[in-house]
Amino acid sequence: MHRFAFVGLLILLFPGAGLGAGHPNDDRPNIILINLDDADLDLMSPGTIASRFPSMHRLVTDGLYFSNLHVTTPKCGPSRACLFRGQHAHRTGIRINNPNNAYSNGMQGGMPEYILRGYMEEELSVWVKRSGYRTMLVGKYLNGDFVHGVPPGWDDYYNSLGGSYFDTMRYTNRNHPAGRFEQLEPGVYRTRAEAADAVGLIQQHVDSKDNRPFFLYVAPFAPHRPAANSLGNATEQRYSRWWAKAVVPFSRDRIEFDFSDKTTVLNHIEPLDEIRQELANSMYRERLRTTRSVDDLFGNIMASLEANDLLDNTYVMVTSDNGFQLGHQRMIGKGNNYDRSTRVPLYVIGPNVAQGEQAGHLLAHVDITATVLELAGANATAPQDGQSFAPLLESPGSVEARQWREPVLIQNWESKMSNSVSGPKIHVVASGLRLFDAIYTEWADGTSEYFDLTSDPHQLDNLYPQLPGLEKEALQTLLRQSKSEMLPVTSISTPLNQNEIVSEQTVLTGLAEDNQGIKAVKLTIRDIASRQYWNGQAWSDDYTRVSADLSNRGHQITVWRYRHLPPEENQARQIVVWARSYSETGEFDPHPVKRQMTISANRPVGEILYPSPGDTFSGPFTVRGDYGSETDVQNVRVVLLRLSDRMYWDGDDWTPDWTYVDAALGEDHWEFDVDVEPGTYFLSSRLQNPDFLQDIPAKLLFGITED
Ligand SMILES: [Ca+2]
Ligand SMILES: [Ca+2]
Ligand SMILES: [Ca+2]
Repeated sequence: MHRFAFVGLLILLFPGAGLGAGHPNDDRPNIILINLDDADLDLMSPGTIASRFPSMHRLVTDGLYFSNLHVTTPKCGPSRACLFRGQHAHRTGIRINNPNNAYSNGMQGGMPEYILRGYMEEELSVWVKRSGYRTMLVGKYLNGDFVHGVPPGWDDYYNSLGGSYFDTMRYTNRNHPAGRFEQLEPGVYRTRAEAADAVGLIQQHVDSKDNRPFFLYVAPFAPHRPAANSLGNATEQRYSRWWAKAVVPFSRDRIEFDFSDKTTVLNHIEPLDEIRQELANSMYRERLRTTRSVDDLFGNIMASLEANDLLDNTYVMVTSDNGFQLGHQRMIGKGNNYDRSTRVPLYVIGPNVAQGEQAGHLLAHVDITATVLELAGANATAPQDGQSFAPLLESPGSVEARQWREPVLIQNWESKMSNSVSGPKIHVVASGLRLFDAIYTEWADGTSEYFDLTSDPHQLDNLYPQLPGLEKEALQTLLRQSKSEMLPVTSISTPLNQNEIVSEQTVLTGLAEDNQGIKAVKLTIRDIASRQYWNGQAWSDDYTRVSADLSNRGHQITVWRYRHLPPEENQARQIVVWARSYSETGEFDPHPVKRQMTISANRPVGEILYPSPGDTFSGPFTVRGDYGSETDVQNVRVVLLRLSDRMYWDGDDWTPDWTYVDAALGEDHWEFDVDVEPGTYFLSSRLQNPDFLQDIPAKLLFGITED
């Protein structure tokens, strides 16, 4: 409530004018940065581009391809915040996509946090605009984009909102300086509209005889999956049937037989079964098709530059906010320290840029920020974690690839599902280094991994346990040195929400982080009614603190745990918990995190009984579930989604609009009937008791085969 009011105030205070410095006859180069969403290296490799993407082929023949560039936090929102600020996510504080989400482990992120920290007034767009550039944004800005206003850095702001490829809502100052909402006409494809806007802005700039050079940031949604509640398909009509038989290319990291050497966080994940393989293949086809539309966008922009004689003085860079796994390391998605998740393509084409060359220099996504600043002759007002690679553009061979830069710091705080629609929640929180030809990761659960990419490019053999002690120490030291100074940060991951009901057996958990390593996490637990403190054994009138267990003590990121109460009388108790962490050097978190919760033995728990995980069968059937421990259920809402065409079951029929079924309630179970055809389906059920307490939704992926 307060936060939203504060955000509103900030928007009113945006300085609308006065940033442009103005250079008469400015001959600095134009810069176009195209940042895709979730495009991995396979999808955008020179080989794939040559066979699938005719316009982008020019990037391969006429441009420079950097094959070893890594995103420092491989998630959409944090990665974009890092890019706009030129900083690592532990420095921006935008660690996760959305704080109101069980996967975020209580960490901060999202656009509200970005605004509250004042970043809209001090980011890449502002810095280049201040130096005299015209700045234009087309497409996605940040995650959690609820802001209704035009950020001060962008002269032209054409922001596409949300996760739909059709009926996309946008916020733009196209016709109104303060901005207006607009929705794409039915049937108009998002990427096609963004291409028209990008080209329109270039043309408008030329026609207006504006003396300023321009910085155009284009962020298509492709090849990201549509959001769960989005409307319509992902692909543009003209490409909807292309590559119908394409499958994820063969790769050793998709068929790793022995997974036991992986971190304990992951080593229980099963290999992909047939259904998940088919899910990965259908996603692969969708990713090719949505990127084919980006290929047209790129082609249109290049044609516009050519027609306006701007090619000689314009840099065009094409990259992505994170990589993607399609069954690699048994995961579907992103957000971990493996190569598939962090490595993204980067192509640069422009004046004096080496043509048709490849460069394997180790680079970080935040290096792009430093490079744009150098090319523009602009200055950042915030410390930069990146390093400009502009000196490599003309002659990448002038510096030996291995000698180019320090290791890249890779961090991730958000948990994920093992595949992108269901599967076990996995705690992929880690801090690590991408070296030129190795990956070193310290997982928050206390395990470490080291992969030698020269002998093991697919990260099949974790060499960490065999490393000599001195080498282990050297890696730990290198990781500490790679991270800028910070005060300890603490979060409470479980329970997620203020006032959430937790059961007596619930273990309180959270994360603690510091650049020098975490030594201790201490909790204050207070009963609201009696005002007593928990001392580890009993409730006491004396102020006291208890220590949490750390799974990775002494390292940069650790999980902390506290089993807070022994079973006692069967009654609800309201408590407040404060958590504070202490670094190895004695620093502590200046703002201990606080969470209020109710302890009760009566938290509802439901489950799906039929179908079962991995089931494959044919014909109509009854979906059935259990109330588990709950006897008093008010309703059970079930979402059934057909993944092939993104249709939802409304109880009678399939519809493209997000909907749910209210299941029929029996004595101890719930059920509903469904007409099905062959395909892959996703099911999610949630029950609510008369106190409006809900369970954690049960989720299931299953397949229907031909009769
Ligand atoms: Ca992304
Ligand atoms: Ca292995
Ligand atoms: Ca510190």
